[in-house]
Amino acid sequence: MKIMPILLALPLGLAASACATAASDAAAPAAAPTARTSLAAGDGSPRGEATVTEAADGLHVLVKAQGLTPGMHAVHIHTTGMCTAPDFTSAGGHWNPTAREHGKDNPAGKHMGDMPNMMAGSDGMGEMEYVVPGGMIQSGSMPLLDADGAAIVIHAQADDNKSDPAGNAGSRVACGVLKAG
Ligand SMILES: [Cu+2]
Repeated sequence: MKIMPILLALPLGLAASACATAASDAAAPAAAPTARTSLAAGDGSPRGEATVTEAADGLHVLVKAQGLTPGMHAVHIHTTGMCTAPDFTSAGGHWNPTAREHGKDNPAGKHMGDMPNMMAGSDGMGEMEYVVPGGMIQSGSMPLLDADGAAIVIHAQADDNKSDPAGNAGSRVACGVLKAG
């Protein structure tokens, strides 16, 4: 009877190690499609990170920003994966594959790339998490990473969630080109 605890513990240990292997192997076919970027300001200084993960309910977007002016900032997915400093107009307008107007409070809205405002604290750090319903990263009829890619952009001001086409959010203070993986 002394050997029983060892026999019970062994299968549990094997199961735990198998789970850890699957979760950490990004190349596994079962892994969720992901896109990432590092955000930078017009002068090239770092402004944080963004991650987009595909799930059954859409694209889970997580933005962790730094170095921002304290207060509210618009955060969008823009339609072109090009961040040319200093003004980042190269990223184009908001990602809008369904040809809607801007803003969740606009009856003709909203863009797929519209997301909630992000609050930056007195330390310049901010975090924003949002699910873009129905979005997919590289598959489906309107992939995020189409031929010209996509970018995450942070603006100087808050989005009013209704003014077409850009929510009166002011200049583009940080930009990052999304890359698969
Ligand atoms: Cu924008």
